[in-house]
Amino acid sequence: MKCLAVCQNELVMRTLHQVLSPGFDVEFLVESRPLARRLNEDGLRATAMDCTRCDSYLKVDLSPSTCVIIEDTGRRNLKRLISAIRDAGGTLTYVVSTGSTTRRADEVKAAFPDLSTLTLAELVSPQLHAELERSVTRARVLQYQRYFADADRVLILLHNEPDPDALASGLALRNLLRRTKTTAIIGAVHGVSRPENVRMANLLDIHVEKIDPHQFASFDRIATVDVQPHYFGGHLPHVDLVVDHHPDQPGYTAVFKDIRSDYGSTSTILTEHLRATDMNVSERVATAMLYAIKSDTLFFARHTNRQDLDAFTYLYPLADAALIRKMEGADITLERLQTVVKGLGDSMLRGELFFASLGPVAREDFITYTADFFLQLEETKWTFVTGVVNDALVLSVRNLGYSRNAGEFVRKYFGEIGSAGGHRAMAKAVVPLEAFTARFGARTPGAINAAIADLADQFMRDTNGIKKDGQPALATQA
Ligand SMILES: [Mn+2]
Repeated sequence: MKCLAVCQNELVMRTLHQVLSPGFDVEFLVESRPLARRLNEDGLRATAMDCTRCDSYLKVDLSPSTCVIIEDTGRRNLKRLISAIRDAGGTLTYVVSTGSTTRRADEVKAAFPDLSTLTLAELVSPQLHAELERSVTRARVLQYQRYFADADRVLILLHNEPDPDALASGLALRNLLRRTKTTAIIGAVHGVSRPENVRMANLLDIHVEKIDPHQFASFDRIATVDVQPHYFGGHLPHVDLVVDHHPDQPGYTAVFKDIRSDYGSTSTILTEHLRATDMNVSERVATAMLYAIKSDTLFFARHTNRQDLDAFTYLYPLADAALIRKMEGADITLERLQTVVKGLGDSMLRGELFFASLGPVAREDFITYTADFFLQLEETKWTFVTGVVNDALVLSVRNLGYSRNAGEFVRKYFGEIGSAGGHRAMAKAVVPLEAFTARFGARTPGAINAAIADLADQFMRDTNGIKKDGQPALATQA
């Protein structure tokens, strides 16, 4: 493709030449004859001419399909120059400004609305920022790698119900520490139990060891990923490394910390660690992390930033897409379907709010699954699903994410009598059934449903208007 570049600054020209050749056939149009000669001698194509005259452009064969780049040198003849190009039939016109303000660009844009304007700064900025941030990350990673290097027993600790992000983060950190499953244990207090997480762990051969909090002291170094140490109560007042994307929590000390609460997943942070240190990313690690980002951001439907998309783009060609499809599966098991049917029995729909009470269930994930399932109902924007696991009432709240805060709801009513936390769109409360009954006078599924519905009504009334995301707690992973 032919490209004419009307420039006067040699640095700009040499840069454009490097960037555009050989894909574009670039000819530089300059005002100074000596400059044109010098560029020609260096193998750049340059023509000296009066750049404000229409006939000059006719001589260099400007056509409507020629791309014309104009360097804004700050001189007053810019509009005259653009008019000359337009008169000669030029339509694909770009003005590149090297100045520090966009005022001039705005001015020409007002005079020539179909013109494209760019600044050199905005062209350079993303790349330069990424490089600088990467070097900061690199320094940080090198530090913790050294700190972990001589340890005998290393524990990479996940939260109690390891999800794809926790599993992938464990695997990625083990890589970053250059360790294997014999030299660094990926552990969790409860272990993996939800069917889709078990499937992921099996397919990717990620072994999660069950660790009792009393064993913490037997490790030389401990890192937590996708969770912070305060989550383990008083069992973990000090750790060596924390990598997490939940809001920074007090109540512990760490030698190294990388907490970025604006990220959609911990795997995104660890992808940056791997990239910054040029570590080899195996297909297994890439697959785990890609799946984790997809799953933690609900495929970019919630809490996603540019870095998540960047990490996704980076991992995608390295990962096994077919394996991810297999991990995702359909999520439907007979048991889950039975739970949904049971939930429908004791359910009610009040406007856009759906309530279901499952009574006793074998595992917590039946409750979250049911809450997610009913959020698909055409009429619903919120779901509130309860179930009883052992002696605890578990409430799972879901909404479409653009309304009031689900995390705020559970913290407001259940923070004092149990653990409650979560994000705007998904939250969970775990309350001893006795405490729930004592406070709200409800015990049977129907009565529990009615009590939750009353609280929801009250909450919707009290928090009139759309609220910004509150401070999610980490007491429970939603
Ligand atoms: Mn996560």
